[in-house]
Amino acid sequence: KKRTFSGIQPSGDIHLGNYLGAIRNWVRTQTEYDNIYCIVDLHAITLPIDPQELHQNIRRLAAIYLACGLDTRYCKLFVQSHVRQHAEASWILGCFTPMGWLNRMTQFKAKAGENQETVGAGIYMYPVLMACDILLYQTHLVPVGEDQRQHLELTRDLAQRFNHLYQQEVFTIPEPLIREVGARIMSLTDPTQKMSKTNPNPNSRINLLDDPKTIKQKIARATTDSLRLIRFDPERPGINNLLTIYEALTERSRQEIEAEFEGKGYGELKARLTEVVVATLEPIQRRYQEYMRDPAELEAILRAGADAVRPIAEATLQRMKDVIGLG
Ligand code: AQP
Repeated sequence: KKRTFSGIQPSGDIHLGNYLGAIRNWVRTQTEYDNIYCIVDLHAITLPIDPQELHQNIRRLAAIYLACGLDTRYCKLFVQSHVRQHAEASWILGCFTPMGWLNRMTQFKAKAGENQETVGAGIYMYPVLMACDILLYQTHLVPVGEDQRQHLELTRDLAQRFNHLYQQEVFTIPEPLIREVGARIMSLTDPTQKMSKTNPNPNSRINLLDDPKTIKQKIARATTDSLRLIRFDPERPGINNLLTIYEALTERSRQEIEAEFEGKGYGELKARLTEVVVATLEPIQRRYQEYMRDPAELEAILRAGADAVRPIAEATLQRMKDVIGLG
């Protein structure tokens, strides 16, 4: 079986973009592949985060993975910092990463913004750590949202460069697995930006744990336009985003959806979308509450996951060290 690897940062509330761009796709293909899914806590400390919050977010994210349908029969679930090989490999691979390549990463530029003098160096090294996450497991496929495409390209380039330098197949070259529908869900308040956990405006995203009333309010306030025509049209990012979410959740064709809303107003679209979002999240939230009631079980699952993947990571790290002449 081909191996998949992916992860989410426990840096805030998990939202519909994370679900549609990542978790839902992991669940759907879990029986086809040999899967490793990670809670990337070392990535979450690249920007300031309250220790209590980080600690709680890790447990919550584990419960969300399971509540969304990841099954430990098919997936190994673990916390990145429980497998020390990630940090060690990251130092080594960082020494082989041209700074020019990192300078081109758009996420770093967006996140560091004006603060390039004061922001922690971790945000700069973020793509190297991500490359190690993937490469340590000899991953074939990386199911992610569109925003991670550039980091995946860098991962491939780094792996090829390292293999070439030492004339050995130390790393498997991974491929991105980016689905067409749901790969890029936009912010509800500024639909030219992607929906993100760290956006300071809570109305910009629908969290998987939002209650129906909150979901209704957020969708009601979502930015639209004054054209009053319900069509998929990238030139009209607000309506396009609401329709894209509707498309991803109902799994109906664009033609059918446009026909459904022919002659109808934005109020109708927002009401239907609210129903569909609430209906999707209700069973996830119910299962989430069940998992959160049993922290010992969550811990056991994460410990078993880390124990299962550690030898794979160690084997790759050892190969890296051997070819370089370390150890
Ligand atoms: N808006 C999105 N649409 C589709 N997929 C998305 N992903 C994230 N946002 C969207 C996918 O979710 C996975 C985890 O990514 P992440 O932990 O980086 O999540 P985030 O919400 O993007 O987190 P942050 O902290 O706000 O960081 P930024 O905004 O800088 O990325 C990935 O597979 C990602 O593609």
